[in-house]
Amino acid sequence: MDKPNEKLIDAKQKLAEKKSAQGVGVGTDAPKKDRLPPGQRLVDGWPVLDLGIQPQISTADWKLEISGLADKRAFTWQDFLKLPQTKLTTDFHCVTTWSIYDAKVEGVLWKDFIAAVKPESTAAAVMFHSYDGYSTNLTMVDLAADPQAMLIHSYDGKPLERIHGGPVRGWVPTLYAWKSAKWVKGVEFMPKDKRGFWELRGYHNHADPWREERYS
Ligand SMILES: Nc1nc2c(c(=O)[nH]1)N[C@H]1C(S)=C(S)[C@@H](COP(=O)(O)O)O[C@H]1N2
Ligand SMILES: [Mo]
Repeated sequence: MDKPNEKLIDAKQKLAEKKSAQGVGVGTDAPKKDRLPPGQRLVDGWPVLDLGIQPQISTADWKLEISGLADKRAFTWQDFLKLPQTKLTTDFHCVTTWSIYDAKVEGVLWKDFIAAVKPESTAAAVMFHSYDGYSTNLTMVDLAADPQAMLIHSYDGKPLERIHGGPVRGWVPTLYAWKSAKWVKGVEFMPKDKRGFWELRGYHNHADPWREERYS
C-alpha cells in the first residue's frame, strides 16, 4: 500500500492557513449566481487529485459499510446496483480553482440511498470514509439540499476510472470537490457534525463554491 504524500498534504494545509489569516476565501454572505463560481476557471479534461494513494478495488472486493445511526449493513456491488439508478449531467468545482462542465454521471441519488438505508431521525451529519484513509463530512441538510448529490459508479457511460475514485465515489456537485469522496467504503451517520480530512486541515467546513468557502 502506498503512503500518503505528507509533503503535499502539509503544503495544502499551510496554504489554507495562510489564505485564512489573510481573510481570503473564507466565505461571503452573498452567493454569486453565475454558472462559473467566483475565482474558478473552466478546464479541458478532468484533473486528478488525491493524497498520493489510488487504491485499486475490484467490484468483487468493494463493499460499502453503513455505520452509526442506522442499521449496520454492508452493500456489495450487486446490492448497490439494485438500488434505483439515475443519470445526471452536472458541473464540478475544485477548490484549486478548476471547474468542469457537463460531467455525465450515473449512480444512486442520495435521496434514494437514504430511502434504502433509513438512518435514524437523530442523524444530523454524515462522514464518508474512503479506502485511501480519506474522509469528508456533510450535514444531512446539505445533502438533502443538493438534488444532484449521489454515489456514482459511471462517468460518460463508462465505469468510473480508478483515478477518479472507482468503483464508487461520492458526488456532491453543489459543494467544492473535496466533499465528493473517492473510493468510498463507508457512510457513517453521526448525531452531530464532525470534521473530515481536509476540514481538519484548514479547509472550510461547508465548502459552497458560490460563496467562496475555501478555507476556514
Ligand atoms: N478518497 C479520496 N477522495 C477525495 C480526495 C482524496 O484525496 N481521497 N480528494 C478530494 C479532492 S481535494 C478533490 S479536488 C476531488 C478530486 O476528484 P478527481 O480526482 O476525480 O477530480 O476528490 C476529492 N475526494
Ligand atoms: Mo481538491
